[in-house]
Amino acid sequence: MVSQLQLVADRFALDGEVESIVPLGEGHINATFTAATGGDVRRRYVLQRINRTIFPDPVAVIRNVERVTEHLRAKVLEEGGNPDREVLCLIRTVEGGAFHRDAEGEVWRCYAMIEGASAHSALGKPAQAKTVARSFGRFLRRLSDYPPDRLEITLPRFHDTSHHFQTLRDAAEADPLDRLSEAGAELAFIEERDDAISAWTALLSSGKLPRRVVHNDTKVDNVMVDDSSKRGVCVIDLDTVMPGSPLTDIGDLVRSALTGPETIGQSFRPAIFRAAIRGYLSEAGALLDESEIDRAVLATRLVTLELGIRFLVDYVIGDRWFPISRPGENLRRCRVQLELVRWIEGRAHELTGIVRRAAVRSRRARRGSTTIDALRFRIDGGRART
Ligand code: GN1
Ligand code: MG
Repeated sequence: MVSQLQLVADRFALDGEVESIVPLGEGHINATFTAATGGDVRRRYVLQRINRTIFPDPVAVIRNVERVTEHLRAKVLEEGGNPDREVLCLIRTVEGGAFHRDAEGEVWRCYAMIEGASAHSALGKPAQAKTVARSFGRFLRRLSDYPPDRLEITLPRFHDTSHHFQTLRDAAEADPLDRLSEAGAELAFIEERDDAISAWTALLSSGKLPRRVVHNDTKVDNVMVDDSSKRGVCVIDLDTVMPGSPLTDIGDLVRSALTGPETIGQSFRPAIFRAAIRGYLSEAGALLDESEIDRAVLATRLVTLELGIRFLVDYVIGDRWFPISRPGENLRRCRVQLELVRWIEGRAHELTGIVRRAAVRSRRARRGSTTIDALRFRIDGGRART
C-alpha cells in the first residue's frame, strides 16, 4: 500500500521529496493520508482518495471544490485575511491538473496541510462550539453571493430524509443479515415520526425556503481550529457543498456539537446548543430569513433523526457506508442520535426560547455596529475606514 501511495504522491507537484505517508483523521468516507516531505524543504500535504462508491462522479466533486475555493480565496483577500491558511488549497499535479486518476481508476487529490491547527471531533466547552459554529456561519456568508446553480450535485438526495426513510423500510423488509431483531425499538421510534419526516422533506423541497450554497456536512471536526489562538481557521471537507438550505447546516452542526463522540455520545447540554446557535448567527444572522432562523430546532431534530436513520440502514445492510471498528457500531451510533432526538423533543420549548433570544441578540449587535459605523461616518466622513 505504501509504495502505491508513494506513486500517487509523486504525481503531485510537491515541494521536496516525500519521506512519509501516514493515515489521517476520522472521516468516514474518503481515504485520507498525510504526506510529509523532507530534505531542504519540509512540507506536509493531505492526500485523499475520493470514495467512488459514494460519489458517483468524483471529478464533479473536484470541480465544485475548485469553484468554491476560488470564490472563498477572493473573499478572504477582500476581508484582509490569509487565503493560504483560511481556504483549502488544491495542489496541482505535475501536469497541472487538479486531480490524479490512478491505474485502477481511483481519483486522488492533494491539499496543502493547514499547519498549527487541528480538528476536534468532540467539544467539551460551549466556547469551542461557538468557535466552530462561527466558522460555518462565515462559510455561508462568504458563499452567499455565489450562484448556487453553478455547483454540481455531487451526492443526489443527500439530505432527502424521506428517501433515507424509504431506504430503511426497504432494508428492514429485506433484512438481509437477520439483524433487525436487534433494532426493533429503534425502527419503531423512527416509524412514529413518519409524519414529521414527510413534513420536513416537503418543506425542504417546497421552494419556500431560500436556496443557498451550503456545506451539507457541518460536523464539528470539519473546522480546523488554530492551536494557539483557538480561533476557527478554515472549513474543510467541501465534497458535499451544493445548493440547499442552511437549515441542514445548522441542524447538522448543532447535532454534532451536542452528540460528542458518535459511538458513545455525551450528556447533551443546552449551553452547547446556545453557543452553537449564537456562533452561527453572529456570522450568518444578517443573511438568514426568519423562516430559516425560526426552524433551527426543527432542523436539529430532523437532521439528527435523518442521521439516526442512515446509521440504522447501514447496520441492517451490513456497514457499507459508515466503516466500523467493532460489530454493532452503526446500531450504537443510531442509538446515540435517537437519544438526542428524544432530548430535543423533550426540550423543544426551552431550545426555541434560546434560538429566539440568540436571534434578538444578533440583531441588536448588528444594529449596534451599524450605528457605530454611521457615527464614525458623521465624525470623519468615513476616512478612518479607508
Ligand atoms: C460522514 O465524511 P464525514 O465523516 O465528514 C457523512 C455525513 C455524516 C457523518 C457522520 C458524505 O461525514 O453525512 O453526518 O459522516 N458524509 C457523507 O459522522 O455521507
Ligand atoms: Mg464528509
